[in-house]
This record gives sequence, structure tokens and C-alpha cells, in this order.
Amino acid sequence: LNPNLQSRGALVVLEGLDRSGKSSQCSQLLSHLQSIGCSAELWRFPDRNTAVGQMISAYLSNQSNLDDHTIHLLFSANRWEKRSMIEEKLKSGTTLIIDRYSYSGVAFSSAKGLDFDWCKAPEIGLLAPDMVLYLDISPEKAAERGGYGDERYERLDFQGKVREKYQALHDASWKMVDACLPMEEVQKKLREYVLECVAACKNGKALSHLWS
Ligand code: 2DT
Ligand code: MG
Repeated sequence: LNPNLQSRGALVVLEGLDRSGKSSQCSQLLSHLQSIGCSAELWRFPDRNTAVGQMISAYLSNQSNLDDHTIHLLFSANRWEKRSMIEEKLKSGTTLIIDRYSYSGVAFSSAKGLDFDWCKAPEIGLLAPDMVLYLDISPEKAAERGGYGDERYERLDFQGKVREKYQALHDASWKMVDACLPMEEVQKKLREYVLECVAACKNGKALSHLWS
């Protein structure tokens, strides 16, 4: 067996506003993949476990204040510090389901008023997802779902701005799923998309880099 021909895992990213159901859908996706014998892991950004992640977490919970550019770069650094591990996982055949990625980085920071292209720049060279799944919901509907927590950004008016930035970021390759459908229906659609993507990566789809 030629190890160079080992099939790789897929890099699948879920994006959406707070309360769009990303986290529950991600864990159901993971269970499903594992139940059918597919090697898979669930990751999330920010990854609050690293030193950088702890700075981000303190900022989000209002325990610290940082300049908007500074926190933007920390979110990006938090992805960069995981880049090589992501690549190793994929190359070893493990599919990664990731809850938020560079798109959250750009959407949230540019919604505060930072320049859109400036926000995209530090993400250049990170691994590009093989698929972006966007759970679409209006901020009003999201707020009806038991309301927001008390972290920074969890406010109706701000979430509306974030949604506009997601709209500016997305391209035809994104799979848009109506997050207001019943949970099981959302999950069914996501599974179809993910299985298609996992198969394409197994069959030799090349890894690419942002922003492609
Ligand atoms: P969670 O609610 O998913 O823990 O996210 N965010 C996230 C950014 O502003 N930039 C980023 O690069 C990422 C990944 C979105 C916490 C908040 O952090 C925001 C919500
Ligand atoms: Mg949140």
C-alpha cells in the first residue's frame, strides 16, 4: 500500500449567528459520522484552551478590554496555532467538523466597523474548508430561542450587522440551510452535504488555502 495514496479527511465548517443551532447540529453530525465508521472530530473556534484562547475568552466575557484590531488578530492567531494540527488530522484520514472559522473572524470584526479586507488578510494561508455550511436565521428569530447569553456580541442589533457581513462573505459554494426548519430536517440536510464532501475528499479532492 502506498501511504501517499491514503485518502484524507474533509474540513467542514459550520457558520451562523449565535443561537442558530450550530453547536447542537455539529455534535449530532459528529455522532452520525462516527456511527457509520467515519473517523471524525469536532473542533471549535475560538479554542479557549490555549493561552491565546484564554485571552479571547476573558475578552468575550467582559473580563478584559482590548482594541478591536488586537482581538481580531488574537482570533486569527488562535486558528494559526492549530493550523499544522488540522493539516495532520486531515492527512491522517480524520474528518474535522469545525464550529466557526475565519468567516466568523471577518464577519464579527467587520461588523464592528473594521475594514473588510483588513479583516481578511491575517487569514490568508490557513487551510480552506472543503465545505462551508451556513445555518441561516434572522437575528429576531434567533433571539426568540431562549435569548442570548451575556457575552460580548450577543445583542440583537449587532447580530443583524454580523448577518450582513456573512452575506457579503458568502459565495456560491456555501451550503445555506434554513435554521428555522425542525432540528431533524436541518440535520438531515447537513448529513447529505457532509457525506458528499467526505466522499469527494476520499476520492482525492486537493486541499486548498484561504482565500480561494
Ligand atoms: P462562540 O459563541 O461560538 O463560542 O463564539 N468570534 C468567533 C469572533 O469574533 N471571531 C472569530 O474568529 C471567531 C471564531 C463569535 C464566541 C464569539 O466569538 C466570535 C461569537
Ligand atoms: Mg456564543
